[in-house]
Amino acid sequence: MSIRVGLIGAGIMGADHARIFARDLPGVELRVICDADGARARRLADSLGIKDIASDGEAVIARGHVDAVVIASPDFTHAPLSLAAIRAGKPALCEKPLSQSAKQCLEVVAAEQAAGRRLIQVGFMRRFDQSYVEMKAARDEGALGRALMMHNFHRNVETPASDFSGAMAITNSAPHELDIARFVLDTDYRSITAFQPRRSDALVAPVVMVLETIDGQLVTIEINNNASYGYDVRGELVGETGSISLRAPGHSRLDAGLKNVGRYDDDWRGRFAEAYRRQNAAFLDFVRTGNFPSSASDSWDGYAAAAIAEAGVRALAEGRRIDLQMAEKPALYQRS
Ligand code: ISE
Repeated sequence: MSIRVGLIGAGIMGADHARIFARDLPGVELRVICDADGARARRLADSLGIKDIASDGEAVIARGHVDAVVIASPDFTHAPLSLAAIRAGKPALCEKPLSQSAKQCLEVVAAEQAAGRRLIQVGFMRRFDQSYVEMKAARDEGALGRALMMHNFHRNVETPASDFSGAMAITNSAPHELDIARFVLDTDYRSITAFQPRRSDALVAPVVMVLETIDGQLVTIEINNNASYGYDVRGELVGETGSISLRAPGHSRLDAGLKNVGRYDDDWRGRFAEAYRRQNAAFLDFVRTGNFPSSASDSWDGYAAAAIAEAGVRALAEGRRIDLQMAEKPALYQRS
């Protein structure tokens, strides 16, 4: 029987998830497209042949003919809608961030603890990207010797919103690196320091972070939301005896006229298309079996990313290293 999904949020990410479920994955039926902007919900629904639209996310979650939901509405709605899904006992794929507030993430963690199970899969999809999968395998198998450092570059063509700030580079874009570095290294953070160079124009300058892990490793992250030349995500894991670097999936290289020319994606949907597909397929398996996907991010991972991002915003504002104080990880989130 098909899994009946309610999609909440018909913006850039909701539309992408809708297309993945409607066109790429078997065994799923998109039952309703929900958005506060009815015209936007109707456009997306019509483009995929879906009849039903709605404007109230909590009402969609409560519907009897909805088995699971995708939360792709604005960031500030993610935690409240996740709490509603937990109350309804329904699995939810919640776009990152779970919340920009670590405290609000802990409210979701507490609700899952009270429910006695994990229901929220957080959308840190890079864990499903083939290059990062191979990077983590190399670390886990000891192929590089002891992992010492992980270097990360995350460059967007231009900021996703006009009011974007250096702090938002940390709370909106950097959570991908903050999560994937924890996952690849299987560790947590001890501290963060953040810096910004000065641009010659009024655009938001890059943010460069240096993090220490509790295992004595270093993680560097450059977030450049106004790189201009292309959407470019790079990463290198450096061990005592070797190193492994990300490779973007295959665009061609044109050799002609004494030149060779490649190309960049214009945003994350192309660069990580397969990772989103794999992440969403894993979510459907989770709904079918009740077994939380071993690679996926849960609410605790959502909290961990928010906690270090909050510390990073302080580090940038105060110009100093900020040590991270995290809550105790509940047994529900201990992984074998
Ligand atoms: C955006 O919200 C994403 O999640 C993208 O993956 C990331 O590359 C981008 O910087 C964020 O703004």
